[in-house]
Amino acid sequence: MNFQMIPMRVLGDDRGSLVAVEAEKDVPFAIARVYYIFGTREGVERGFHAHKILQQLAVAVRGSCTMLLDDGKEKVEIKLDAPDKGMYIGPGIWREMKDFTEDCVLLVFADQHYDEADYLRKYEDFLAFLQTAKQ
Ligand code: T46
Repeated sequence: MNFQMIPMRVLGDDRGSLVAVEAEKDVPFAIARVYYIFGTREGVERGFHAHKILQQLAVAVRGSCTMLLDDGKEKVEIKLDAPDKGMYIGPGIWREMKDFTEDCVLLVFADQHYDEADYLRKYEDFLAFLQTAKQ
């Protein structure tokens, strides 16, 4: 499946910790956009889409949430629960996010500007996209 857990290098000393994220070094792409998701209410699920070309790296810098990834053949569920646990998600992966803790801040680096046309928001469109991509 086109995803990978990427450990973020923690620079720490007796004052605390720091993670630096440099494009094309700590994330495997040039960063075009950064956004963060926070204040997600209890029980809320997000995502339910895939991207045609977008690459992203997500890190729960505070709190935790669970990411379900699906490539049309298999599904994996991974808990993002530490600021040094990066999740790279390539194109063509359906994602669902759930179990957000109240304090969760999910930071996401992306290689493209926001483009609604890149979203596959219906599962059947996602499966059709995978078929077309295979040909
Ligand atoms: C993803 C997961 C992990 C913008 O205007 N600009 C942006 O850069 C983003 C990310 C969103 N938006 C708008 C689009 C919607 O009206 O913000 C609203 C909420 O976005 P969405 O419903 O897509 O949020 P999530 O949490 O379901 O998905 C987001 C990202 O959109 C998506 O790319 O992979 O987080």
